Order: sequence, then C-alpha cells, then structure tokens
Amino acid sequence: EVVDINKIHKRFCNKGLKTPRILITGGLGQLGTECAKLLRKSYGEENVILSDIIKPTDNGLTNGPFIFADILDFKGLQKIIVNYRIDWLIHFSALLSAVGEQNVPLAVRVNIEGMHNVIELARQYNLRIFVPSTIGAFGPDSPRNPTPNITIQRPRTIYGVSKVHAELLGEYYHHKFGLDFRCLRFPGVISSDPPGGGTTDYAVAVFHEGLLRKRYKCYLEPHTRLPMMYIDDCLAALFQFLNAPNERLRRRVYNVTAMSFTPEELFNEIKKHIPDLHVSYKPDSRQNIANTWPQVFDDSEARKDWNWTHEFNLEKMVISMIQDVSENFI
Ligand code: AKB
Repeated sequence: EVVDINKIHKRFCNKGLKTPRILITGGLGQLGTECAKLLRKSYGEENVILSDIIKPTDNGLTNGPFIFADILDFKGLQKIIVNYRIDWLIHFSALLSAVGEQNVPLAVRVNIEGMHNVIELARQYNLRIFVPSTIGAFGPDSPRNPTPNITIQRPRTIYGVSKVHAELLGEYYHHKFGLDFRCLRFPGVISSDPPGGGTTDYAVAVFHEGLLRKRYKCYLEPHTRLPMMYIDDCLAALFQFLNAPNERLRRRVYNVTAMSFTPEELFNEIKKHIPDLHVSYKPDSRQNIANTWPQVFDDSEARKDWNWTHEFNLEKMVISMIQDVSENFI
C-alpha cells in the first residue's frame, strides 16, 4: 500500500454515521484513487464511485465502481447522481497551476464551468460537496509568511482565480441555500503517484528522477519556500474534515498544511539517503508563479475548530517517499 489507509482510518473513523454514497470526479488525478481506497474502507467498496473521462489502467485501482463522468455534461452528471443515489460529491477535476497557464480557455471550462455544474447539482440533490482549494488561491498582495485563513487573495494564475471563484461560490450557496459546502486549501501535496502540471511538483519529481537516474534538474530556485504536505496527511485532513459535524465548522474554507521547505532543504534531506544525488537548477515560468504564493501557511483555524494535526514532517516524509517510490516505480 502506498498510503497507510489502516492508520488513517483508525485515526478518524466516525462510527455513528449513516453510510454515504460518494461520487469522486477527476478520480484519476493525484488524489482520486488513494482517496477512494480510504473512503471504500470506511463506507464499503460499492458506496464510493470513482469517475473520470480517462480510461484507467489496471494498476492502482481498487475494486469498486469506476465510471465515465464528464463534469461539463450536466445531464450526464444528473443521471449518475440519481442512478447511484449519491449523497456526497468530491470534486477533484481541475487543471493545476502550470498547465492552466498553457491553456487558459480549457482551464476556464474545466475549473469554472465544471464548478458551476457540480455546485448546482449539489444544490438540486442536496449533496454534501467537497472541493479542494490551494495555496495558489493567494497572490502577490497576500501576506506570505504566514498566510492566514482570511486575508487578501487576488491570485495571478487562472488556476488561482478559478479556486477563489469556487471558494466564494461555495460560501454563497451555503449562506443562500444552506448547501453543505466544504473546502480545504491544500499546499503542495507530495505522493509517489505523479501529479500533473503543478508548480509544487518538483518535490515529487525529484524522488522519481533521483532514485532512477541520481540526477534532477529543478525548475525552481534553491531558496523558494513553499508549504507542503505528505499524501497521508492530505487524505487524513480530507477524511476528518468531511466527517466533522457541522456545528464544529466556523467557516466553510480552511487552510491546512504540514510543513514548509525550499528545494535546497528538501534535496539536502534526500541526500542523507541518496548521497550521490546530483541537483542542478534551471528556473522557468513556474518560478514566477511560486514567487506569488504563500511561503508559510497558517492553518491554526483548522487546528482549533476540528483538531487538525499533521503527522509527517520533512524527515518522515522523505523516508516514506523513498520507500513508496522504490517499491512501486523502480
Ligand atoms: C500546484 O502546484 O498547482 C498544486 C497546488 C499547490 O495547488 N500542487
């Protein structure tokens, strides 16, 4: 197992709850399959429906339903929600920061129109809806060290703009219609499954390249500090937050994080395990994005309101990633 599902499950399993039926969109991205594994363990295989527009490969998928779902097809989604009696929607479909800048019209469709569809469906069918947001929802005018839960946002990427839009729309639907909208702003998530098209992805790529070739060319400068979190903590936060009773939530959107480091700090930690790792730096346009993002994320509100705590610091994350990547990809 890449993610320690048993441990996360033991930490947060909420026993008294009615079993929800859950639809996950964008299920073949970085978070979807691991999230499905965790939720299936709690709620049963048949009750978690993973979906995407991509055809899955066999490796990595657990048993349990996988279906085609296009978030731009409103009627198609209605049909799925009715046929599968969905109660909760976890909406992962999105173009990330770097890839969004390469195709802005597509990012507008997927990230903004897609959000319009799922939130309206959640209202019509009275679903609990979880949408991830990001450190990318902040911009150059935001305080960067630390970045509090409520502050100036004004991001400069289409990804960030779409996520601020999602946060505000969700809060609006909550206040106007009583929608159970829940949103966590994640930092860079580090997992052995490769993510696609983010600015924080160097912190994943270095493990794959480092273990395979002992060389890595980093597209960010050595001192670029960004908030990060290991996948186990990301899923633990999601699971704990999804199950938190409504009365515990003083807001619908929370910052969560685990650590902050620079490329140089990460590489030095990895070199303790792979001493012959050779790193060089060639910053590209992703540096401009990183320069506008939080360096240290203040998640004290989540820690206070629903007892968020992380387990993985830099040292522990590096050990776990080396093990995951070696076992599953080398
Ligand atoms: C990205 O880099 O775009 C994402 C994120 C921080 O939201 N990983």
